[in-house]
Amino acid sequence: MTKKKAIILGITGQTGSYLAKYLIEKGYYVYGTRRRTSTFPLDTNKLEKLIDFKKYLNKRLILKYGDITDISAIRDFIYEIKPDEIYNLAAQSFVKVSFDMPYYTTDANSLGVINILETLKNFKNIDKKRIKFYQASTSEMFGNVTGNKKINESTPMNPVSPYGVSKLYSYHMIKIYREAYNLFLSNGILFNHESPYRTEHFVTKKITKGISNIFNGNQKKLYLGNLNARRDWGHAEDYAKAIYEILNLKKPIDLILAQGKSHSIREFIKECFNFLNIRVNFVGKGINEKVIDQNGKIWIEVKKEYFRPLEIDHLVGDNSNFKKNVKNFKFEHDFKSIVKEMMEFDLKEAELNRKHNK
Ligand code: NAP
Ligand code: F7E
Repeated sequence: MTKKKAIILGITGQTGSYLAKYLIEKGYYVYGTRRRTSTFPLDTNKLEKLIDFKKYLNKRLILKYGDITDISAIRDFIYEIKPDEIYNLAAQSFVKVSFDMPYYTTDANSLGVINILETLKNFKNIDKKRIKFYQASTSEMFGNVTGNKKINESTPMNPVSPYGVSKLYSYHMIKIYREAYNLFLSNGILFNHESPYRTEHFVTKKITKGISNIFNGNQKKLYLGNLNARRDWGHAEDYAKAIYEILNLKKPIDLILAQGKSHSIREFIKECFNFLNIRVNFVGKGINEKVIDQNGKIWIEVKKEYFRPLEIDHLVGDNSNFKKNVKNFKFEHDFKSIVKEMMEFDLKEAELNRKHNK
């Protein structure tokens, strides 16, 4: 087992939690930052569900307060730990909110990355090239691609959200600092990845949780936005493992990670109802569309407030470069199994809530 040290910024999020679990299993000492919130100790609930805190907390999992926008906190943390690897997953990651909070999104997702890059550049008395740095880049950097073609690393990037732009800035800065200062910096350009630990304002979790709650009588209806959008969905656990592989290639690299298949939001909903063995129809168009079962019960309605000022209609990635570089990587999950796992998880939670509320 390795005795390496890894820092995960954004460790409390969906992918950060899976990555922490994976690295601890590999024998790493994992250091992460958490943000101060008024809801202590809820900020570590994803981590706590995946990792045995009793066994590992303050032993091989060390959490410290920090914020990527605070250069002193980030710099001191990195200088103190002198890690072998740094994974930057910290971000304001919700595309819709980036339209409401463009300054903060830029501060965290763009300038936050500069805080790390400057820290690495100025690191004294250490082989700076020894520290490998991973940046969580995203398919949102591409925007709408003509002809809905499969996106590869050479596809032009034309983001259509403040989030996409903020991530494109850091993507380019990684490339610049890599070349200018000879640092080991990699960009993983990841397409959507989901899991039971996805935060519930993202569409997949909102759907599986909403349908599970309605099924259990905890909620009357679910309201959604654009059902026509198509995304290339993978599983966060697979992607966390792939992130590790990308960073541990011999040379720094920019790689797309995707499944190569897209599904619409409508198809995701259909798959959830297939899982429940309930037949539903999509009735009406656009803002008037509804999802109704055989007994006439309305489960889902479309609401204007969940549409975005600008939308990416279709995202699908070409993962052949990933496969070429990361040999024999096995994706354990596919579209159907992701829906199944999320539905099973949320049905269990909804059932517990129903019993609790009785
Ligand atoms: P997530 O669940 O929203 O997690 C984001 C993490 O960043 C959380 O730990 C959050 O802390 C932390 N964070 C937010 N603002 C911060 C700040 N100012 N300082 C320090 N930490 C901060 O996102 P995810 O799904 O795990 O995604 C991980 C990363 O991959 C993100 O950078 C995201 O943009 C990127 N990405 C995600 C996908 C996807 O489909 N999931 C695809 C491509 C790229 P709190 O828990 O305190 O909020
Ligand atoms: O939306 C549509 C929405 O918020 C997916 C982040 O992890 O992946 C994620 O960004 C689609 C969009 O994810 C609702 O309009 C319909 O077309 O789940 P989402 P996202 O915007 O694709 C990328 C790769 C990242 O990097 C991001 O960090 O679903 N949609 N109705 C809805 N979306 C939401 N959230 N809520 C709805 O009610």
